[in-house]
Amino acid sequence: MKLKHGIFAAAMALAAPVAAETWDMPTPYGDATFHTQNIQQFAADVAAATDGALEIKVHSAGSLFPHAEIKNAVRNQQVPIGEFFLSRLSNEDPAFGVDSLPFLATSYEDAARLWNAQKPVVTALLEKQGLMPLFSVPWPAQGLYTKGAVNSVDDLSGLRFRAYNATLEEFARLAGAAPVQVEAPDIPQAFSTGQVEAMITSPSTGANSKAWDFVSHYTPINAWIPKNIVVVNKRAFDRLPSEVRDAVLKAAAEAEKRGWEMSKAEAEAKTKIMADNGMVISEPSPELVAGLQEIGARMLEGWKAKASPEALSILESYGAQ
Ligand code: PCA
Repeated sequence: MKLKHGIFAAAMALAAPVAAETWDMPTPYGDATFHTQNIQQFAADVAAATDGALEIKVHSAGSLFPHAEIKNAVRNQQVPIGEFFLSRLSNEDPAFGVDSLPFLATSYEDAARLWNAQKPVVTALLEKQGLMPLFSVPWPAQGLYTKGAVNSVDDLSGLRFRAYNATLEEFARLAGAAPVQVEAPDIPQAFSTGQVEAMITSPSTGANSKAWDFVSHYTPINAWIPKNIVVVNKRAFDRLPSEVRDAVLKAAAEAEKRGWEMSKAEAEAKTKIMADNGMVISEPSPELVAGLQEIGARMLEGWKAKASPEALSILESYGAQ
């Protein structure tokens, strides 16, 4: 019996590919989010390219770790890989938050240039934590969701305002609103319970949250183009066989490219879904734009005052200084 088992095991070892590994990958965003669909494709590409030697299992909607813990979970090797909203780390270093500064980069072209300038600085900061960025993909430009028409910043005064990071909290406060931190999957409930009554986010998150159920107006202020980032624990990465590492890097480069294209397509498609569901979509008034730009200018000054020389170099290479 024992011998039979031994022969069977040996035969299995010959037939089986190199020890397969499974990586759990947390993301804060739900399955209907294009970012999540993009990382699912990334995982499928890695599995196919490595013949199943590396299986990446995506855990969506904050089901494995809450958003605020994902970065440290990867850092502490609780998971080898994860996705999160890059500018959430702006409290650690302003360099992480440059893509969430209002009106600094408002087109995909500028956002790509800003990422080129930001990438080396962010990479060096993450490296100190044993992390390596694999790819970063933007959300569509951020717009304003309200229960009525907004003609000037004054109309935002006193509103309970949903926020997703410290930069947006600051923005809301400067507009006279009261920020409340709410994760994307919790948006519908936060509105239905009256916890919040307005927000700034992309048409992707607006449409995925069925914004028409709780607000009537969408104003595409296109104020900034923030990004998600996928990071890997460097030690976990270095432990992989070299051909698997190469496959991960190749799939990551493709995911970044594909993700930017998906984001561009989303902006229009999801705005249309909101219009089809009866939301009033109108361009911001010159008065509103002027007021928001003034807030943006103040935030940029505040950001510069806190920024390290390396962070400031981002603005320089971007050409904004
Ligand atoms: N959606 C995410 C981040 C930015 C966006 O467009 C959110 O609202 O949380």
